[in-house]
Amino acid sequence: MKKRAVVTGITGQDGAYLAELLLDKGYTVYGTFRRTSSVNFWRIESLGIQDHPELHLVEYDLTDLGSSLTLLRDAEPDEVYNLAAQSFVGASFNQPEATTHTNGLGTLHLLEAIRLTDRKIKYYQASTSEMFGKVQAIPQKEDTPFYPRSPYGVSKLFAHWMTMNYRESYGIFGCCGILFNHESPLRGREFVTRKVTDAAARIRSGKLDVLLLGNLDAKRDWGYAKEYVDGMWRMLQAEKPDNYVLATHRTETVREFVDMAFRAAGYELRFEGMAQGEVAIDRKTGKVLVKIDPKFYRPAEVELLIGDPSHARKTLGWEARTTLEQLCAMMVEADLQRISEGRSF
Ligand code: NDP
Ligand code: GDR
Repeated sequence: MKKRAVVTGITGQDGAYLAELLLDKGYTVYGTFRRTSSVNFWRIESLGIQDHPELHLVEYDLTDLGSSLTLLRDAEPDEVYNLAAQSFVGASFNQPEATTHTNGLGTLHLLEAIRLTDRKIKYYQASTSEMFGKVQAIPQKEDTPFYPRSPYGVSKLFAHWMTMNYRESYGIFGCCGILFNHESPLRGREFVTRKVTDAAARIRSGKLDVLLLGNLDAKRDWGYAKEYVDGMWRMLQAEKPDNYVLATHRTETVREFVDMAFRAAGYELRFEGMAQGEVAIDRKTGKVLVKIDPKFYRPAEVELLIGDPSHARKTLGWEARTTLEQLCAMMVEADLQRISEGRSF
């Protein structure tokens, strides 16, 4: 019998990669998308899976309980991967309630749907390193105390504890993947890595003069998304449900990533000035290519993230393999290629 999986948020970065992985493994996949005024299937199209016979695209909204009940009744899944979310931390400060509704109550809807329809369904919850926020230990692991710093982080912490509560109360096989930042050429362009690689490629192609950024001092543990979705799948194949950190155990500043990306696009940058007056200058021409715009600063910042993935390595045999240099070069190359072909996606 083919295994059946629901992937919420198939139009997002992780949803697209996970659907590809599950289809490759022979699953039947029910991938959910939201009704919007314009379709948003560019990621599954770029992976070439949109017409796969075992992929069913289902209209769905996390904020609607009935929608979750219908989804599980119709798909009868063995596994549910809840990847759908308002996932942009910056936007969560402007839309705290909508973010909480989707990420917090939306998760509860799915858990309730599992409790009410079939408690044997295995459930993956997309938890996040943002829950560590103002970090209480370095590096961060599964039992590091949480201290979220954004409405996004708080909403995800609610979902994290709800998943654990349903595991303990009803015996539901619920796993929380505490994933650190993971990126790829399919990353949304509002997130800093893709914003930088897209801009470096556009500057190289003469389509942009200067890139505006916020806090360059923030440090992140960045890995490759394709490897992280494999970790999600491994969690649901384990003997017991548990929480796992997926990370690379390396941290770099946003400034370092900017430097790396522009190098991959053929520039050598010199950083000058301090704080919000800092600029990055092309050493060859003396042109300013990067400036700070205070509007990209957040009301509260997560300064430093670095994860300890040893539990996932020991229990799941999972390890991040792609280096940040390789990931960054892959993203810049994909953006240069896309621009040279005149494609927007
Ligand atoms: P994306 O922002 O790329 O994708 C989010 C998906 O959720 C999209 O398909 C989006 O649909 C969908 N969605 C948003 N709101 C709703 C809603 N109300 N109902 C149904 N679907 C909705 O995120 P990623 O793929 O990067 O991340 C996947 C998950 O992992 C998210 O939960 C994120 O918070 C979490 N996470 C991500 C990390 C990362 O570094 N990428 C790290 C840790 C956790 P639409 O296309 O219509 O907007
Ligand atoms: P993050 O990712 O908030 O870590 O959340 P993002 O790429 O948005 O920010 C990373 C860091 O870069 C700083 N920064 C900027 N960020 C953006 N987006 N735009 C800018 O111009 C800019 N300048 C500096 C930010 O302040 C921040 O410190 C991501 C999301 O995928 C979440 O869903 C996920 O849970 C976490 O990663 C782990």
